[in-house]
Amino acid sequence: MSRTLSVISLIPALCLGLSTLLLRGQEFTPNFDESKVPAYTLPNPLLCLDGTRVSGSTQWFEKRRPEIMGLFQEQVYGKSPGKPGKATYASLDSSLALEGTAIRKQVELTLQQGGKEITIGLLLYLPSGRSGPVPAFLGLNFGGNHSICSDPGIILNTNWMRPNEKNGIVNNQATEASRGSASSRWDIPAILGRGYALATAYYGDIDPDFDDGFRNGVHPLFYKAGQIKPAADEWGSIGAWAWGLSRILDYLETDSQIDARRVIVMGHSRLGKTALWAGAQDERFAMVVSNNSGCGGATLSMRCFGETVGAINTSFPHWFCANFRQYNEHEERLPVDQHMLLALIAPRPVYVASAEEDRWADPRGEYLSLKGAEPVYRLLGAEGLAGEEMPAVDQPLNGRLGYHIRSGGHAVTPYDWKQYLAWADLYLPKR
Ligand code: GTR
Repeated sequence: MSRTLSVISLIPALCLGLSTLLLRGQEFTPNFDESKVPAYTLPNPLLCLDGTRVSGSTQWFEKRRPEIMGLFQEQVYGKSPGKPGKATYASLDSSLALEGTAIRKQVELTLQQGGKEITIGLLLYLPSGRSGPVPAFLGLNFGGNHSICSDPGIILNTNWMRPNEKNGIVNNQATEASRGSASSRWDIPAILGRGYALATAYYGDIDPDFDDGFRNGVHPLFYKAGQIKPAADEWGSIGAWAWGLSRILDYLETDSQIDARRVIVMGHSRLGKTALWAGAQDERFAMVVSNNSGCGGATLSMRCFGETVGAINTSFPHWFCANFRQYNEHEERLPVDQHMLLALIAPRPVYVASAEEDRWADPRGEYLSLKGAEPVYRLLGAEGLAGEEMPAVDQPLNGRLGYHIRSGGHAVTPYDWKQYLAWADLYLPKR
């Protein structure tokens, strides 16, 4: 496998239809040709490092699952700390919103550790007129809570944001023009209409999405004396965002209007990678949804189709732990592949969604990853995929392991939400 790599921002160029990119003088040609996928052998999720074959659920939960978890922690995302020393929750708002269809709540979560703190602004929409706690979808957002809906009551986020003038981000700051800029990704009427709450927070409240050597965000709260960045096997930004999702779940457990045993963690793209890692580590999440998560998310790294380990580690050096870089252009040496990340979620339901035009995320690899996790679900007595083959475009497989490939590109659409809601209705544990 010899592939040369280059740096930064491959996506815009790929959107323009360029297939070879010249960046910083080096060439990276992503492979989009199925016939050029290298031969690979996926590690067997049911074969322990000492050669023992897993034959029952006790062996899975006591031996093999911790082994796989350890490998993802040391080699891929890095190890994350536990709960912070102190967490306090301040209610900033609880009002009727969205023409009376919702109760909007805004809560500030302050997390303190080692004499430092971060605050996460949580937005909740609950279906109005319900008695008793409701299940919820929880997902981080890219542009601040105010970007998910044009509701003027949502607090405008003042933290650093990635540049995006089209979405009203000027000088790395959100402006009023960014209200509702991501509303097409959050089908709030459909979610509330089916009796679910939506909980969301800005991922940059946990760790700003740029490579500053881990000086900002949550990482420094946990540094030991003299430490200035995470060790090679400690958390990167995906680990931090996933940790933040668990801290939000800590809060949801205290909110009597939410049924915290029925929280579905979901995310798109880099935040889909994050949702999977959060769901794998934190068994309190009842279900997990990965929307177009691609490389380092649901898709198989060893296929080297579209975005590769080397490409992602070069463009986003802060997302994974430093140890992951040893697999740049050497995916075949990985001791785990991403089907084992999905297997860590078993037997809880997981849904992976691809988009036909999102070849960068390797839709086939995302499907094959679910296939590769299926033996673990079966071992645990759970159903797997609702079909033997990768389905055609817009033909969802609504099984405990759910999958669809939607027509169109890299996005979250009402079509995607329609499938997630139908699937959640079927597989969410009953109260
Ligand atoms: C891309 C990256 C993908 C995906 C995407 C996103 O630039 O290559 O892995 O995460 O960003 O998060 O939008």
